[in-house]
Amino acid sequence: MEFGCVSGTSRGLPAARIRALTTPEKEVENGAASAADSTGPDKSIAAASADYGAENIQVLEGLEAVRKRPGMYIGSTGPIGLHHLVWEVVDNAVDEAMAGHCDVILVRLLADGGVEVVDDGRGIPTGVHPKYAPLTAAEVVLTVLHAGGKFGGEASGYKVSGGLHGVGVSVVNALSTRVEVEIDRKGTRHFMSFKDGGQPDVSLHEVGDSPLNEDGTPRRGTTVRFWPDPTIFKEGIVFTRKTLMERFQTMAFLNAGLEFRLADDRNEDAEDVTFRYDGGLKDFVRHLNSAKEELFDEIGHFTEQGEGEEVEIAFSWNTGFQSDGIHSFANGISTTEGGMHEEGFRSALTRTVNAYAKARGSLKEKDENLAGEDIREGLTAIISVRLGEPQFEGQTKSKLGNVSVRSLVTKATNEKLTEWLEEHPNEAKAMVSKAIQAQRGRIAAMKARQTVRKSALGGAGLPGKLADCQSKNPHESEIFIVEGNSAGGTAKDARDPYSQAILPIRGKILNVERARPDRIFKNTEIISLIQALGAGIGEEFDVEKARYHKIILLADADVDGSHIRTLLLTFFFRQMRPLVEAGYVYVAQPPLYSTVAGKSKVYLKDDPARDAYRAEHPKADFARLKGLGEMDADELQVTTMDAESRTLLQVTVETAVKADEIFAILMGEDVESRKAFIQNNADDVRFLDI
Ligand code: 0RA
Repeated sequence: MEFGCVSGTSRGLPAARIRALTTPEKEVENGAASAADSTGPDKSIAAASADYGAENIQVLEGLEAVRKRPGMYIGSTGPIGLHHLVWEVVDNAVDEAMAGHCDVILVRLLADGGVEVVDDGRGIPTGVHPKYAPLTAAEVVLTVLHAGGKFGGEASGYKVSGGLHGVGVSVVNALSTRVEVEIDRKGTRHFMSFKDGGQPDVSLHEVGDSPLNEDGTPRRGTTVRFWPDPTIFKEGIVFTRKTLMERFQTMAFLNAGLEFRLADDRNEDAEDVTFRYDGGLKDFVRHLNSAKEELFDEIGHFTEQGEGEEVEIAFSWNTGFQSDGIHSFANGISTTEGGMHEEGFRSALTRTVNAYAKARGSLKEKDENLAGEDIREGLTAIISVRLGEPQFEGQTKSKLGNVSVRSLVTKATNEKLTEWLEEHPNEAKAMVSKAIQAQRGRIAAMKARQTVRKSALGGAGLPGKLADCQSKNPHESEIFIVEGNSAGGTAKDARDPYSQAILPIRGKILNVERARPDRIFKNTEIISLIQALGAGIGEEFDVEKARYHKIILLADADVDGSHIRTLLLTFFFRQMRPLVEAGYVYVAQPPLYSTVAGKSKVYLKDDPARDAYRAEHPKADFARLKGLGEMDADELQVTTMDAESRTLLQVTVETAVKADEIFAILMGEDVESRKAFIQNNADDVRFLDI
């Protein structure tokens, strides 16, 4: 008998199972039956190992297919694919945890480039695999594609598999120069190893008693060590702590009580990190809300089982105005494009809250229903579903397509959210009244927007304060948004009227992070901004219509000036984001110092420029320019406005998400997180605090 005859005709295997256990190539190539009919009790390992020694070509062909096209199995051979190997092994341990048998998963980055994953699950079974005799189950898991923890069905305690993309540990074996597996089961330690992409090295054998746990019981569990193959991962084998930490933290949130430890032997100074959240999804919601002000302390939570699928949801509301706080996962994978689970939740949430509000009389029969976005304002929710065969769709394969999940989530939310509302009348009341305010705000905003649109599109659409440029070609037109009327006057004198427009803004504009939409659209400074730019606002914003391709913020270099810049940037970011994304937004850089050299004045833009000048002219005296108001038109032109001599700073949105966080923290309600953020990110903040 040969090692791993994975034939499609083994007796007793249902067709579906065969497909799961063999590669497509193999089904074509292997016609002959070869697995022995040894479905009795486990044969001894020694007996199995005798046959194991024989090289098996067929199993290796499966692994060879993985080596030929690694991308098909792990997505890429770059850093993302490399990290995939870790996810694959860890997911098997998470499966054990989900089956209730594993509490701690330790991941250790070894000094020589390898990775060790230790779990305290049941240990991969070491007996002969009934369908694959004489292979042991452990050998099957490590060498047969898709075998993972999936065989065994109900009997193994696996209802659903978290297996990431279901490819299994054998793929890790195929893409590694070396793999070592240590299994502690029933008091005995077993060991086997592979080399060169899955070739058997040392076959599975007993090495002695398992070490004892602190409580004196023998250790149980699996240790997998692997060394990725540098000829496959040509970009290098560097695991990134941050990537690993982020994923383990998410997995710890999604699996209440399961502890993840990350150790890094590559660097002596690196400290171990541990993630464990006994509150699971509730802790996740609390974590996401930590920079926000909560509407109430409670965090709602419910679960529901369907046929071969389950859903768990946690939710709460904060006092903010964002309505994009739903995060969803399928089998532990972030579904950033949403899908059926999110659809089910959204529609059931809208239905349930409206029914509740009507039943309580908060909404009268004649009142318009609350819209989904009204209810979702300030909502933070995590939806986690587990299912046997997730269908990932969409551009980035991060949208869940299984229709059955929608009905499960809808049913769960309809029933259990209703119960939760009944049982939490105070929280429900606060949430409903927030949603009703949001509804009023939304309707008022719609009307205000219509007014703005009318006046912005009508002939007399430009604001009175705007000194427009002559050119109507956006490519060559610039607009300076200038703080204060007097600076506005100077700027008007200093400009090139052909291509430069000036819009003076009075005092501080509204903080849009904290204001409801309807107030935003009533603010006169904001209306003139919208009118001057001519490209609309919010969802209707059309960057193609922008009347200028340089929007230049011009404010003093002091604290007030920096506040106004941040307010304006927040506004652009929230309401005209494509403008920022297109790179049309700039910050002018008026100089900080001046000095006199002979008969002419020299301007120096910042401290380094001054220091450099001083190095060459040790006797120079410097005056600090306090504000735009101190400069005359000529000075302002030369230093700040003339395209030949000025310096502009382009505002970029490196990652929309990061910037969004920064804006929320800098401009939001929570003073403590704002302080902490500014202290921790002094360098990053400078780009906003320009
Ligand atoms: C198949 C069946 C069982 C457990 C496992 C595989 C298993 C695989 C891995 C991979 C890493 N850690 C693991 N832990 C367990 C069920 C075991 C039983 O029924 O005793």
